[in-house]
Amino acid sequence: MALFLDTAKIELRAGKGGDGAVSFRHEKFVPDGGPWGGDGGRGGDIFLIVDEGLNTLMDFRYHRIWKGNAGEKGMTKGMHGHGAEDIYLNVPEGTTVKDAETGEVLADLRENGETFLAAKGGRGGRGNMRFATHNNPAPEVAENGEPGQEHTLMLELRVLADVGLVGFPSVGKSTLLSVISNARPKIGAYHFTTLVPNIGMVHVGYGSSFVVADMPGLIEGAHQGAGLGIEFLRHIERTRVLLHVIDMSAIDGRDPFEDYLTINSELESYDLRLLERPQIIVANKMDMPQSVENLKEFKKKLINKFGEFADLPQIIEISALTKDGLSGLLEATADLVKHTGEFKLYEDDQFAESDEAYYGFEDEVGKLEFSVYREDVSTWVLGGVKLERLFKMTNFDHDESVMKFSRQLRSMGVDEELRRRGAKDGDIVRIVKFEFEFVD
Ligand SMILES: Nc1nc2c(ncn2[C@@H]2O[C@H](COP(=O)(O)OP(=O)(O)OP(=O)(O)O)[C@@H](O)[C@H]2O)c(=O)[nH]1
Ligand SMILES: [Mg+2]
Repeated sequence: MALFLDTAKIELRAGKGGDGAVSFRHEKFVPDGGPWGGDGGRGGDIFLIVDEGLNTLMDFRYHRIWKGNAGEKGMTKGMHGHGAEDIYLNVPEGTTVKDAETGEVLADLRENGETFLAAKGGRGGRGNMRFATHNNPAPEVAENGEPGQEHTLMLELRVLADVGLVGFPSVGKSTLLSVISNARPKIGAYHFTTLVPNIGMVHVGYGSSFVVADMPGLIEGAHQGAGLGIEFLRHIERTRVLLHVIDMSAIDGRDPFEDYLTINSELESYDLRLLERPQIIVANKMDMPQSVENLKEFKKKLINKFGEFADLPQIIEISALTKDGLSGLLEATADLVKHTGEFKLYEDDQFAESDEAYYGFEDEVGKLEFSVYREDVSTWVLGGVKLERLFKMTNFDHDESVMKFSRQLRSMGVDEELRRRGAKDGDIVRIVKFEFEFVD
C-alpha cells in the first residue's frame, strides 16, 4: 500500500503490420514467372519506459491516445517492407500499470530504464511468395498486415514517500509541509484538520529532492481506534525517515516529552515496524516565548530516561510559522534519507515478467473465435476476435485470397453454425463493413 496520488487513463493502438504484396516475376522463358510479392514489415510496438527524471503522470492528461507506426508494405521483387519504429512513452518510477477494464495489474515499473511492452504491433502480412506450393505455384494470395493490439491502460503513480511527518494533532505538520514543498494542505487551529495524508515534493539545493507525506494527527490509543486511528500509517510504510513533530509551545496543555513517548508507542503498536526508521525530532513553534524553556525541559527528560550516552535522535528547532530553522532541517533530513537504505517490507517483485502471457496473440485467439448474430430474416452479422483479425488480414483484391478466407471460415465452423441457425442460399452475411452472399 502506498499513496495513489496520480492516475492517468491512456489508450494505446500499436502499429498495424504492412500488407503483403502480390506480384509475379516476368522472365523471358518462363511463361508465368513465379510469385514475387514480399512480406509487409511489422507494426511498431508501444512501450512504457521508466524515466527517473519524471515525478508525475501529468503529461498523459493532455495526451491520452497514442498510436503506433504502421509497418511498410511488402514490395515486388520479393522485397520485404521495413518494420516500423517502436514508440517509447516515459513514465515516472513507481508507476503501476493496470488493465483499465479488469483492473488487473500488468506491471509495476520501478527502475530507471525499465520497459514494459504495453501494446504489440501487428505482424506484417505475408506476400504471395510465401503461398506458393507444388500444386499452386503462382498463388494470387497475400495477407494484409495484422492490426496492432489496442489496450486501454490505467497508470497509477504510487508516490513512495521518503519522509513521513508524525505527531499529535495541531503540532504544525501540515504547516511545515506547506512551507517546505509545493503542497498546499489544509491548516487549522483545531484538531484533526488533516483527514487523509498529503504529499509534497521537497527540493534541497541542486538535484536533491525527497517526498514528504504529512499524516493525520495521532493521539493516545490511536492503535485501538482513538481519533482517526492508525490505519493511515500504512501510507508511510515505505518511508525511510520519520520527522517527529512536537509542539514545544505546549499550547494545548500537554507535556511535549509525554507527547514524544506517546506517539512512539503508537507507532510501535502498528505492525509496520515504523520505529525501526531513524527519526528527527522537530521542535516546532519555537517562535512562542515559552518554547525555549519547554525545550530545555524536554532535553533534560530525554537524557534522564534514555541516558546521556544513548543513541538519541537529533533535535532540530524550527518555527514553521516564521520559517526559522527550515534550511537546517531540510539538510539534515536529506542527509538522513540519503544514508538510510530503502525499507523493505516484502521481497521483490510479485509481478513476474508476464508480457507474453498476457499479450500473446495465440492466447487471445481462440478465446472468442467468432459470434453469429441474426439482424433480420436474411441478414447475418459475424464478429469475434479471431474472425475479425482474419478478416482484416485478408486482401480482398484477389479472388484467391477471398477463397482462402472463406476456407478459413469453414474450418472454424462458421458455415456450419450459419446453416444450423437457418441461413439460406443468397442470405447476406456481414463482417465488419463487408457484405457477401451466403452460398450453401
Ligand atoms: N506559533 C506557531 N503556530 C504554528 C506553527 N506551526 C503551526 N502553527 C499553528 O498550529 C495550528 C495547527 O497547524 P497544522 O499545520 O494544521 O497542524 P497539524 O499538525 O497538521 O494538525 P492536524 O492536521 O490536525 O493533525 C495552526 O493554527 C497553525 O497556524 C509555528 O511554528 N508557530
Ligand atoms: Mg494537518
